[in-house]
Amino acid sequence: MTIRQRLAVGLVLLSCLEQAGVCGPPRYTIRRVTRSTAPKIDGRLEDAAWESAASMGPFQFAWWKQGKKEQTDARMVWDDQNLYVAYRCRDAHVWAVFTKHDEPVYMDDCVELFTSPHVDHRENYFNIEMNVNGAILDRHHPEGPGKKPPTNWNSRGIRIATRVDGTLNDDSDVDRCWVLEVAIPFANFQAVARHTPPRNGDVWYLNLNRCGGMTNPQYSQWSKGGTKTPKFHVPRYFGRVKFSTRLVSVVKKTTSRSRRIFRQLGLAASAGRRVGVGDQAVVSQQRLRAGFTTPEVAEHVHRVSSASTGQHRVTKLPTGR
Ligand SMILES: [Ca+2]
Ligand SMILES: [Ca+2]
Ligand SMILES: [Ca+2]
Repeated sequence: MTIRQRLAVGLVLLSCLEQAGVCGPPRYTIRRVTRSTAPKIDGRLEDAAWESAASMGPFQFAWWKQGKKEQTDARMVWDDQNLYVAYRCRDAHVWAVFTKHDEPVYMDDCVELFTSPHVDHRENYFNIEMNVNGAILDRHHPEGPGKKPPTNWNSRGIRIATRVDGTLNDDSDVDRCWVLEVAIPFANFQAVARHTPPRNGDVWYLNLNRCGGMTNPQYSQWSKGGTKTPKFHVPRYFGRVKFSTRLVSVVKKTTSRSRRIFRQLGLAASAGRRVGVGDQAVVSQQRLRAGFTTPEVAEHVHRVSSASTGQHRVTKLPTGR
């Protein structure tokens, strides 16, 4: 076999491996949530959807030189209205001063979502950058990187909630992490995407980034950039996400929580207490909001109550959402 033939075989093999997801840009399948299991945008990631969604995997530090690599755990789910993203950012020094739209939030501790929502138009991309204060900088680049956007595109309806485990804007101590939870309406991508909401199997190019902060700022990304100097605006280095209409398996993965609720219900029932409306000691609104639907909780309460005393029945429960 000549060198040329060997090269050709190598390229074909590489292409096959990339298509199989063995090498090349990272891939992630975004599972769907229902109205009752969609995460609540409150800066807390205890939603059953987040616990059940797969992590996108460790972020890459393509341009690391020194300092601590602080990891990010990101997850995504979707429904007909929104793409939901959860970022949990390890961070010893959480810093954010900008609060207004389109301010340079990337100088603060910041997470970003870059996406080309039409697989045949990879250079036509959006960037949405969000800091710890929940401030947004957003742009649409229809003609690709390096070209000045023709209009100052503004996203609509994005909901963000953040939470800091530590002290904001005090780098004299050591913080633990910060969390950003966001719902991005698909309507924002309607002019470019093939379908909004996406259809089963639709693929978008997408990257998640992290940067900024006053102490130990680092650049990290879900899909590793290949440029010599830090550059996030390079769609050819974006990863691939695929939308699946398969539901996040919320109930299956919350069995330990389910067991905890059952135990409390059992205790209440065996103590001869009626389990019903307003019984916050037994099933708080918070637990309902953890992802169980009202019928699911009602069924569990009924089962435990009946098993324990045979006389306690549930007629109505507080609404979860
Ligand atoms: Ca939440
Ligand atoms: Ca920081
Ligand atoms: Ca601090």
